[in-house]
Order: sequence, then structure tokens, then C-alpha cells
Amino acid sequence: MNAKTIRLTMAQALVRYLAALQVDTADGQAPLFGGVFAIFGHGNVAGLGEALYQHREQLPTYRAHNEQAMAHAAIAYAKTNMRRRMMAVTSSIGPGATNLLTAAALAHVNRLPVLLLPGDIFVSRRPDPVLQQVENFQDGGVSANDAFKPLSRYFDRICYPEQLLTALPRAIQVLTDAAECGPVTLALPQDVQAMAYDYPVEFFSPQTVRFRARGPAADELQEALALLKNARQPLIVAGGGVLYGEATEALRAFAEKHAVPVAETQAGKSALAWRHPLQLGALGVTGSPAANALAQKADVVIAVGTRLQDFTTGSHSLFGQAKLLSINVNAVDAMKWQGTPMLSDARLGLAALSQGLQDWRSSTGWHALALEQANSWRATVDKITGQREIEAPALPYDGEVIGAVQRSSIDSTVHDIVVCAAGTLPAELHKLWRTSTPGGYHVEYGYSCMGYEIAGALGVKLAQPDRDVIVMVGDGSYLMMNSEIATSVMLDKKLIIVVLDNRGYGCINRLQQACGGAPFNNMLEDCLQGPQGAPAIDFAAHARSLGALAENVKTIAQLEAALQRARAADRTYLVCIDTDPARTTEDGGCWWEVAVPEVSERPQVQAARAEYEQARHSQKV
Ligand SMILES: Cc1ncc(C[n+]2csc(CCOP(=O)(O)OP(=O)(O)O)c2C)c(N)n1
Ligand SMILES: [Mg+2]
Repeated sequence: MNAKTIRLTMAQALVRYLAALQVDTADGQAPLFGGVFAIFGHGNVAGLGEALYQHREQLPTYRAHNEQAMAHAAIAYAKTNMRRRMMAVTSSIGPGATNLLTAAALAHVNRLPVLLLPGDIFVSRRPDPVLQQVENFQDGGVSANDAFKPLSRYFDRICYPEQLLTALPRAIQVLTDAAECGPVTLALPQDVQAMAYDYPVEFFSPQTVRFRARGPAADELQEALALLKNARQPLIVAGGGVLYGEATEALRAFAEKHAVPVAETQAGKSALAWRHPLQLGALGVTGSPAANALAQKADVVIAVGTRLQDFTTGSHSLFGQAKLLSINVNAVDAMKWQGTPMLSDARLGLAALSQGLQDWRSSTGWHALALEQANSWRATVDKITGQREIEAPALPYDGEVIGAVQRSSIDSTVHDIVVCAAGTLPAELHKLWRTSTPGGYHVEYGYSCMGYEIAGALGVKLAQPDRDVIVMVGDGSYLMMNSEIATSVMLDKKLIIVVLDNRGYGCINRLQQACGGAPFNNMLEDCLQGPQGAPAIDFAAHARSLGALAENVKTIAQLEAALQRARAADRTYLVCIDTDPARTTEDGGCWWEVAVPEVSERPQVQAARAEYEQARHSQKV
């Protein structure tokens, strides 16, 4: 009758439970949690800190320098593992916890699992107000951690140790469910962390977590088949769901059998090898001319595992008259834009469609157009990225730097993982980066969070220690968050960091002017300055001070030579190059809705407003 129990603190029980969870991988069983990132303070050092120490062999604890950065690393780790392995992050109460909020939002937008464990104020309220307690005057039960609620797929505050028995299985269910996946926050009041309870021993027995994949319902499959069978000019839009659903082979097989070209979103890039004849490349605002031309002409767009954000749809202007078929595990995504929804895992959905379609193929003319456009875009990319001689005083631009990075490896498309998030680079990389391996392109463009790059790359390297992890980052994003360079050195997780220094927020400066604005407050030279002016930042010296090897270079030839040294180095290596803030790849792209002021004294703003009103006519509503 009496189930065996073990007396543990809430924190000890939490850690013991997490450490017991396993997953099946291609290389056998592995722990679901690759570790816990922790910065201790009051609210987690005594309780959770003591528990993590006890379990440090099974569940390693990593220390970094900023809570947001730790969560970025954890999120990137999960993304690199296609959401099948993950990490937890714990913080102290107050500022440590609220530093995690941006990362929670990032994980939410990108549908990536991360377990956030912020410390919380005393449930007893006996010593209130404690250090760092916000003190909400309307609600005695509220703490700073309530700010996680709108940013979490599941939020819970563990106010009594026994609550873990229901909260933890729920948390793991959300973290491992393809449709619900996102950040889970368990707020941990510090007195409850230290409280003991007699937990059933069985609760901690090793469990293998299952990742379920569900195929389409018969009626939705029939509707989808009916739509496709009448299509002559279909286009597949491959989103992140293709990668997370391990559907890349199914995608290739579908595209080949039915002669359907593929365009990729930011999250979906690397779903199909770059040299595949049906690979049209990037789609949308940061898209290739090939993908965008076919998107305009398509009669059916098959959106697979994409949230259809504005960069993908050109703010709803791109898909012309196409009907939309949405294959998605998430019902909200599948319902978007009056599409025909097919609620399904990407791999099972594509396989079921392919079977039902039998020998249906796109029209011969469409197939030929796709092959021709894809081929022509590959040639253009060769030309842009092959550019090596840039005559001084002109500076190289991002496309040429990308070419040098790819040339610096014998096979960058197989061995490298490029990491980026914000600035000019995501557009350039989306268009120009080449990869043959799923996951070889890691650009966080759901939240496009400056400061994700270096911290995220640390998580990528923890997940894939044998790949070359290359961070491509602008000067602005570098300066926003770079402290995990020191962590990468400490943990022996080598990163290659290429800083493109154009002396300011280049992409926003261009956007400002495209909206009729004067150059203002973006490039350093356009900002308020004292008599010293803006400092000339020595990025190499900065990285060296954090323990990395580093050099500044001027030309593409010097960059190539420096990258050889970086590839051979035994630790994190940074190379900084001055780049042109004005130039970008002109080919491709499409309209993006940014609201331009309706009234202004500036004629440039009035002109931009007129263009904006005109462009909105192409928007589907
Ligand atoms: C945390 C955060 N703050 C602000 C922004 C808005 N933003 C997007 S890109 C950018 C400038 C990035 O500058 P840099 O990294 O130097 O890249 P560049 O545009 O110069 O290539 C800004 C301010 C953002 N994406 N993330
Ligand atoms: Mg910049």
C-alpha cells in the first residue's frame, strides 16, 4: 500500500526529475537536458544551487555572464538539436529573472523549448519586502516573474513542494510537443525551494520522453489533394517545421517526384541542399529573385511548417493570386490567411500527400521555369560571393565577406554552421549562404534579437562540438552582447566570430532613409557626440581581453588569410573587417510594410508616404 517515498527539498526533487529524463537519439540514449545554465544569487543559490551541485555529474551546470545570454545559448542548443534535446536556465530573483524575459519572448516567437527557472520571492511573505522585490501595490501575490506569463507557453509558480508532481510532467509535455513547444517558466519561491517533502520514489525513475508525430486527418488530406490535383504551378514554402519535423528527406522526395520547386523561409533554410535543381533559395523580403518570381506566379503555395511572418509573405503582397495549402502541426498557423489547413506533422503530411497524388506533377513549363530560375540564381550567387578585388577606398560589403567565409573551408556547406540574428547580415545570409546540411544555417529571425549571435553560437557549439560554428555579426549587435566570448574560452567551445564593422546600425539607417528620414541616430557619425567624438572601437583588442585570439583586417584577401588562422586555432577566434554600410545585394527582395508618417514637413517623407500608400494596394487582406 505504502508507496516508497524519499524526502527531498523541492529543488532537489526538481533537479532529480530533470536528470532522469532520457531521449532516444541516432547515437543511442541521451539525457533530454544537456545541462543547466545558472547565475546564482539570492533566490536560487541556497536551494537550487545545492541541488544542482548534488547532481552535477548527470546534469552539468554551466556558468555564463548574463542571464539573457545564457537563455539564448540554451535556446540555440535546442534549435540545433531540432527541439529533441534542451537545456534549463536558472536565475536569482528580480533582475536576474527579468533579464530572462527577452529570451523567453525569443523562444516563444521561434517555437523553441527552454525551461526557465527564475527564483521567486518568499511564499510566506515573512521577510517582505526582500532585496530586489518589486512590491506590487495592487496584488499581494504578484512578483516580477508574473511578467513571464505572456511570454511562456506554460507558466507555473511552485508554491508547495508537492505541486511538482503535476507541474513537471506538464512542463515536459509542453517542451516536447511539436505544436505547443516554447518556453516554460517555473517560478521557484526561495522558501519553497528549501522545503522538504516525501516524494514517491517512482516519480524519479528514468523515463524516455517520446516525440509524437501525427499525420493528417482523412478529410483534410482529401481537401488538400483536391486542391493540389488542380494545380499546375505549385510552390513549396519550407519553414522551420520541415527541419524540426525531420522532414527534409520527405521534402526532397516530394519535390522531385511531383516537380515542385522549393523556396525557404529564414527558419526553414537548409531544408533542401543549396545545389538541388529545384532549390529556388530564400523567399520574401530577404528572398532570391527566383523564389519571389515564382511566388508571384504560383497557383498553389504549399506552406510547410511556417508561421508565415511578414518577411516571408512580403507583408501579404507576395503570393499574388495563389491559393494557400498550410501543412502545420499548430492549428493557429494552419488557419492563417484563409488557407486550406492540413493539420499534420511535416514528414507524415508530405508523405501522405505524395501517396495520394500518385503521378501528378506540375506543368512542364512551370518545372522548366523553376529549373531555369534556380540555375540562374546560383550563377548570380557565384558572382556576388566570388568578388575578391575591391579597389580602395571602397570597402567590401557583407556579400563579399560571406564569400570569403565560405571559401575559407574545404567544404563550408557541409561542415559549417553559421549563426546570426539581426542587422544587414540576415538578409545577406538568407540570400547568399550555401549549405547542404539541415541545420547548417542558424539565423534567429523570428525575434531578430541583437545580442543573440555570440551567446546563441555557444549553445550551437555545445550541441555540435565537431562542427565549425561561425558567428557573423555586425558591430552594433556585437557591442550589445559579447560577454559569452569569455564563456566559450572557459568551456573550450571554440567559435569563429566575424565582425562586420560599418560603424553603426547600417540596416536601420538605410530603412530610415527609405522612409524619407534624415540620417539620424543610427550611424555613430549621425549621433550626438561630445568633443572626443565616437571612439574607434578595436574589436580585436576587445575580444582578446575576453580570452579569445583576434585580429583586425582591411581587405578580403587579408580576411581569407585570417580565417585560415581562425580555422586552425585552438580557441575562439575573432576577425573584424571594415565594411560598407550603404551596399547590399540588390537582387531579389520584395516589399515590406513599414508605416511611413502621413504628414511631415520633409518632402522625402511625403514621397515615401505616397509610395507606401501605392504599395499597400498589392497587399491581400
Ligand atoms: C535587441 C534589439 N534592439 C534593437 C533592434 C533593432 N535593430 C535591428 S538591426 C539593428 C542594427 C544592427 O546593427 P549592426 O549589428 O551593426 O548591423 P548592421 O545593420 O550595421 O549591419 C537594430 C538597432 C533589434 N533587432 N534587437
Ligand atoms: Mg553595423
